[in-house]
Amino acid sequence: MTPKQQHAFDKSAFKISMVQHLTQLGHAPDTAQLRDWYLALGRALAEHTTSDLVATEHDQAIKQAKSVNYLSLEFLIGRLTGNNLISMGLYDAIADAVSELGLGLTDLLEQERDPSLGNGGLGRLAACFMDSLAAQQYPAVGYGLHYEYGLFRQSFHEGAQQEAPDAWREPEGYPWELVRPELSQIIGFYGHVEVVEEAGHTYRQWVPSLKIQAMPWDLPIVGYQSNTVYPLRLWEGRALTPFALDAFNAGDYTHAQQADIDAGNLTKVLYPNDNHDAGKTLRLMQQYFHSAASVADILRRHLEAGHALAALPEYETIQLNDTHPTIAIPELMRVLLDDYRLGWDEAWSIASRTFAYTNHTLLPEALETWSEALIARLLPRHMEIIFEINHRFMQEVEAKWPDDVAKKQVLSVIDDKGERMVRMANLCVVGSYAVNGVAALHSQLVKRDLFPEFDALYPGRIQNVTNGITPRRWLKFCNPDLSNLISEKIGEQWPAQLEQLEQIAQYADDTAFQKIFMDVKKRNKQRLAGWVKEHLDITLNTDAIFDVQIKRLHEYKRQHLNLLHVISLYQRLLNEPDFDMAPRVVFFAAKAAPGYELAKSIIYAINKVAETINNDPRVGDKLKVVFIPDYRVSMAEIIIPAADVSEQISMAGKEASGTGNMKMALNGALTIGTMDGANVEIREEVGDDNIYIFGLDVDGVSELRQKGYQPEAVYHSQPLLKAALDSLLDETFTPGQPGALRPVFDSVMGSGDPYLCLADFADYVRAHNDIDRDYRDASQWARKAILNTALVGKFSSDRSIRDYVNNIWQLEAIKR
Ligand code: 8GP
Repeated sequence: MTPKQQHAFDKSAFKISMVQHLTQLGHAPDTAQLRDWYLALGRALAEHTTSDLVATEHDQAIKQAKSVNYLSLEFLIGRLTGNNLISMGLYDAIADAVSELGLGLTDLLEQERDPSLGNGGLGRLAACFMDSLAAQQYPAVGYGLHYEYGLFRQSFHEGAQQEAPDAWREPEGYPWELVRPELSQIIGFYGHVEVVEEAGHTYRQWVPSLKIQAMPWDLPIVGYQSNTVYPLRLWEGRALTPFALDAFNAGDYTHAQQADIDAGNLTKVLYPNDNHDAGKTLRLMQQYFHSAASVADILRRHLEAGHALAALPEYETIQLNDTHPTIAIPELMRVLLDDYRLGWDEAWSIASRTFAYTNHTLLPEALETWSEALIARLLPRHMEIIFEINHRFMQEVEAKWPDDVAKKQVLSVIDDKGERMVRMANLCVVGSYAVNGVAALHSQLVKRDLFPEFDALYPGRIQNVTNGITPRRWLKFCNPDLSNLISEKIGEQWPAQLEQLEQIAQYADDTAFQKIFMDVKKRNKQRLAGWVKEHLDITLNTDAIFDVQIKRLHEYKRQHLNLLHVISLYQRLLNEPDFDMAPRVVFFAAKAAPGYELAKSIIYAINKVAETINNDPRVGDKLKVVFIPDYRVSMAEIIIPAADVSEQISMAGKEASGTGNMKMALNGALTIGTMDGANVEIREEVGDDNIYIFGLDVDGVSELRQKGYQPEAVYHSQPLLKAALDSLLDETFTPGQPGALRPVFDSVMGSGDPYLCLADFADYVRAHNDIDRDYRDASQWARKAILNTALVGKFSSDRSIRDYVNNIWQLEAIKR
């Protein structure tokens, strides 16, 4: 706690405030339930953050400085209460205050439902970035959508994934959010474009036929020890047409509510796809709604601060988190051209110096395209503007590469090979002053494979900013014992200056320190084992290697490669009398997009294999497999501190960065991984001895592809692998249902397996054998674990944000 905050906190006043909030919620202290108290706590705390939010908003220095506007369809923020207490420096003081009310703070925090307003990596990154912007006081506003339902809740029925809606605010509302009706906007859709004449000029004017109100809800992003609170502004769709009372009174209930139903649908639910573009009209409507409301709010702030329109790029920068908010580019152009009546060149100069774009994936199925016909119908004026942008851009291409049709075809914003489609990534690159990938390797591949022509046309525009994670949530909050240990050794500055962890390296060989460090790990493993016992009724050996793969379920992430290794361990335990291994618990946690059948088959297979192994008395506690349902931020906070081994096993070239890899290394887990994404940089930091790299690298992958990949040959040449695969076809794991796991077998055996699962199997097993050997040497393992924690300071999202600030955004920190 900073001295100032210590001074400001008045315990008895806070307790009174909590009781008042409890009363307002309709409860009495002696009968209130834990959840009621949690709501009262949240509301009492939110009073403070709201006043800091408003004060930050009115800060003249911030209004006169440049801000970043982070536009993202996803912010996977996770629970706010515990994290905000850490940032406010009030964690211990509040724990003390609530204990005087007879309550435990951790029990209260457990009552909060995660706001799961994102799918995975990209959404969680946005949340870490907001935290780091506020901590370092770089002026920022996050813009997202206020989904009524977040990412679905996952459960398993006989091993198969079930999905249920995630009503994260129900029924009482979320204590941290503040509705801002005075800042609402009106957003149009459909309609037509008219030509208007004024003072001898003709202008184009869009006349939408549907209008929906965008109502903003602000969540406070509390800067760590900084008294700065920035808004995460989430737009909700509301009907504009007033409730049709006449129709209601006449008995036409459905019609009376029709407008509400339409508008409410817009932000009803988060699309549950990760690294995949579903191409649904409602999704494009969400994107435009989000972009248009955010652009309008940015312009409102800019003009209210007294700045000239032409100075927009000097005061506001708009970061597009992937292509989902791309339509903000033509939207800003539309407003400048049609509402403010600027000429094209002036408008384009403003827009193209305001936007910057981050690419998060190379997977072709994730690269968004929208049908020209759909855009023309939903947003007719925007389609005209996109044509004009492209027309002028094609002239630029012609000037650079005269008569080169092929260049024009790849670079064009319009793909006219089949149904005419708008390529959102191309529009982003054309309309942005900077484009970045999210890890060194990924950015290199963006330049080399995805956008080589753009890189030639605009040298320097494509850059790298390696991702990062916030050390506040991902170490200080989720791993208090390790945090205290670190603070005892190196002081309390590290959560704001993560490079300082390097000083821990000097204790890596200190046996006393090794013991304390591993005791912390052990307690974290016990905590996780306790959770598993309580919720899944599986008893775990906490001396075992906790081997963890937690992330969205996707073929490219290769959970099925991990599964094949698990099966091979099981078979060796049963069949090889001399086989010995350190006990292991293999953890999985992953949601599959509801429409992604193969991903669901992989989940089913893992659950079936787990059931068999866990109930086989011959295995004892040598091997257990645990699939933790409903993976979410608050679950990650329990799993990550307990991990010994972090599985980052995507096929090289497919995982743009990964951030789970950073979280686990920071908490003292050793990575087993391919030369992919940020694994490459983690290896550079921790050194070859403290990471287990295996498999084909990017060049190896292309060579194998060129030679011709033949999984059948691999299958026949490796008995261990063959046996593991064959067991998917018989009844070993699905008694009475032979073939139930065939989809998984088929996916890796076909020569079309794009993720070359079998090609990496042998080396993966080799790397796991190395892990098994090293884990048995407790002191060596402790050394490696300590060095992982000590040497990953680079992966703080504070550093990522400074890279954006210095190389792209050019912001000044405004200290409050
Ligand atoms: C993810 C990447 O897969 C991951 O490697 C990276 O660490 C993360 O972004 C943050 O940069 N990509 C996505 O989450 C993604 O493309 N999601 C979109 C469709 C929702």
